[in-house]
Amino acid sequence: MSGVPVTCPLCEATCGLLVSTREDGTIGVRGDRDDVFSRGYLCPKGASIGELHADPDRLRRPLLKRGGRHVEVDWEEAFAEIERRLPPLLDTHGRDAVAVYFGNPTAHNLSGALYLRPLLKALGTRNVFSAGTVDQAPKTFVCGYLYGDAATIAVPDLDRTNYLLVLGGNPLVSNGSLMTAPDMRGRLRAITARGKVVVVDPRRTRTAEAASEHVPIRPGSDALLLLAMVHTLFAEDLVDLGLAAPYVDGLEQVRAIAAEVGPEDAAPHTGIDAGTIRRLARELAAADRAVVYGRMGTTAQPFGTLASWLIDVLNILTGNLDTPGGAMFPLAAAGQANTRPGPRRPFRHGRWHGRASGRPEVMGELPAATLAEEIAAPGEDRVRALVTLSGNPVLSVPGATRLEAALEELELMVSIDVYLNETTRHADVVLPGPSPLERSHYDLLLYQYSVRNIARYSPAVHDTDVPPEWHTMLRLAAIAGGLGAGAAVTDLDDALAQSMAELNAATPEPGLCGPERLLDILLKAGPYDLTFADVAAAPHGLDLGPLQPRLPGVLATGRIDLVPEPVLADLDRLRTFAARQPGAELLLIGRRHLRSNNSWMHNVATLNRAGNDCTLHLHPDDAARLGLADGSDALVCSADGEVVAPVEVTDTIAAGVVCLPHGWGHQVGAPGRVAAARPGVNANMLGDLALLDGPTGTAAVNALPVTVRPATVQPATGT
Ligand SMILES: Nc1nc2c(c(=O)[nH]1)N[C@H]1C(S)=C(S)[C@@H](COP(=O)(O)OP(=O)(O)OC[C@H]3O[C@@H](n4cnc5c(=O)[nH]c(N)nc54)[C@H](O)[C@@H]3O)O[C@H]1N2
Ligand SMILES: Nc1nc2c(c(=O)[nH]1)N[C@H]1C(S)=C(S)[C@@H](COP(=O)(O)OP(=O)(O)OC[C@H]3O[C@@H](n4cnc5c(=O)[nH]c(N)nc54)[C@H](O)[C@@H]3O)O[C@H]1N2
Ligand code: SF4
Ligand SMILES: [Mo]
Repeated sequence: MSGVPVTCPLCEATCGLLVSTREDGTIGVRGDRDDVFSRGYLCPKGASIGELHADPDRLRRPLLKRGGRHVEVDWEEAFAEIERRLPPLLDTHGRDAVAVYFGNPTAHNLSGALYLRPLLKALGTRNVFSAGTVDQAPKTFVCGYLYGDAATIAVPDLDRTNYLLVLGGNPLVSNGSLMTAPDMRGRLRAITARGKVVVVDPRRTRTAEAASEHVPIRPGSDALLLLAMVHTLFAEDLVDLGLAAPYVDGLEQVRAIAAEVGPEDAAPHTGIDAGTIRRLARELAAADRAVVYGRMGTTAQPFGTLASWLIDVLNILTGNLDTPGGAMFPLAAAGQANTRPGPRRPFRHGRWHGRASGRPEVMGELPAATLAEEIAAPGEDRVRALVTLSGNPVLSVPGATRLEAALEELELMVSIDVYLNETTRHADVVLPGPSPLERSHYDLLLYQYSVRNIARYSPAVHDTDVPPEWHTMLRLAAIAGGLGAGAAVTDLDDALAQSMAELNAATPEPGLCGPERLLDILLKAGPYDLTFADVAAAPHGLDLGPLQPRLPGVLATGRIDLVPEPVLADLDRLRTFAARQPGAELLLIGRRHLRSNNSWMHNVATLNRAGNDCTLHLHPDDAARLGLADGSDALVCSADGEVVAPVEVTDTIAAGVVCLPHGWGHQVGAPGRVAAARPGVNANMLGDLALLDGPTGTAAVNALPVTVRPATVQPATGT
């Protein structure tokens, strides 16, 4: 079976697939052995991309809500409805009357990556929300202040490291995040063969099982563990900045901060004994090529910013920043701000604040957990309209009940999505996008976090009469910008290409249009002097080599301020936490499954089946204490919300911790029949809307205090 090379856009691993059509019309998928990066690797989600494409419940025509029900309409009617309702609303109430929420797949979509900014600009609102504030915002915030911009992230140099310390990440299931690399199992196995992998996680995950050592931790306490490790490095004279030394400021202040928290102070909160904390610090300092890496468990938790900061601090203090086998800065072929020559504006935040929440803007966004209150809080300047783009906040953001109620109060809601989901079912107009096989792809964003420098473009392999999303986004932008639904997309796109060309001192390529032309401009302005024609001529990808040291050029200011004030501002909250008696309450964390993709692939039958279960993991001791047997229903309550979930008793979870996956809680018709038959429950019915990371307002979907008891009666608010 041959096949057409396609870059899988379903997760950050960016695997190369070979897609073919069988005689019976079904789609065959296998890993592309010639792919320069993934070498034939693929996962069950990638393997089912044909099923996703063929799913009859996937949207192909716009939907309009009439009399409370969605009906299919043609594209002109859908845009006419938006034109009838959006501009008058903006004229009367101002630009901030419309909010935007964009979800995770925006980052996995070339149209999304290139046309989101123009759309946001045309809307002109400060009420921008995204999945980033239930995800990585603390990490990008910290990188902004340490290195100069939010996309300047040092990733683990996986293929050359001898010691990998993972906190709160499960790459064998997630296939890696903020470290783009296919075949995590192979890569981690190679590290354990030549060195050591340590996993700090409240759960014995697949990654923990495959690692050299698993260190269970009490959720939410990573910042104290990391601070105690920094303390140990100073106390034992193990600090050695290596090649980064000439660029680093603030070392003595870090010493002073870390002096406050020794291993004995951290031990009762983390549940990790002081000897182990000291040993981890010593191992990290002693290994010749070592790196600390943290993911969801360290960002979407109460101290996300401080934990993320300390991870980079540890890499710097042990001389592992910007050195092979340590934490290195990728050099992407296109679209990376830090590859642009000349001075760059340093990172800052708080340029405006949420009207109702008072929370500061970070990277132009307000916290997703505050979207509901920005709509619901009374006031002339409240949010009255919402545009969602590939997102499902009703299942993804804590406080689902409040958000659903708020969505019902909107005067207008428009969604661009490939499914009717628990969020878009509230929309007045739903505009579908093409399937992953009907659109071209280049992983503009994720190659900026890649563990090898890669460039790969793949064209669409199937035709469709669904317009490309950049069309739809430009048309929405035209309506919002007052040009009207009739504005010619080609003119808008030409103007955009022209301005991007000027900004990047490149010439737009005649004969190209849309994302391909913009990509060409960014490639020409990029560090390898590539063109679109170059990447199009290499269907299995271009390998641009292993990561190279990039200091000091990668830094916006030429220096690394180890102690940025906006990060340190959260230290007092950590001090208060550290001064309290270690908590005895149950803490909720999340988990991912290899066959799930956040909230939106549960309508693919080969993925949504036994083994991929929406159950509450409970340690046997807790189960016995709470009188909950395997398979029984538990009522889980948090400060804001409650949910009933079936119990799965397992010793893979630490005592005192419970675990529920997110992305479930499907409702009839959304996102389709398969999902409705095996719906699960919505973990984000739970939440504590006051428990947000200090600086970024990122929701603590991990380390959320809950109570658990047998469910005798269903709660009134079941989703
Ligand atoms: N409790 C808890 N909550 C969490 C998390 C957790 O660990 N625990 N994780 C958080 C994280 S990390 C994330 S990223 C968020 C995700 O939060 P969201 O991004 O809000 O949700 P997704 O489930 O990714 O929904 C994506 C939507 O995009 C649509 N879609 C897919 N492909 C395309 C496309 O090509 N075009 C368009 N227009 N639409 C498309 C899908 O149909 C789906 O409806 O959830 C967060 N929520
Ligand atoms: N199959 C699959 N792959 C995915 C996704 C998916 O839904 N399914 N989602 C994609 C997305 S949007 C993202 S952002 C990435 C996420 O990628 P990862 O972060 O690798 O994935 P998670 O499974 O959320 O891993 C978080 C880990 O943190 C642990 N944890 C929870 N709380 C704490 C804590 O306080 N401290 C510590 N140290 N650990 C803690 C959890 O037990 C869990 O093992 O995955 C991506 N890939
Ligand atoms: S690991 Fe990610 S990129 Fe690779 S096949 Fe699976 S979903 Fe696609
Ligand atoms: Mo995410």
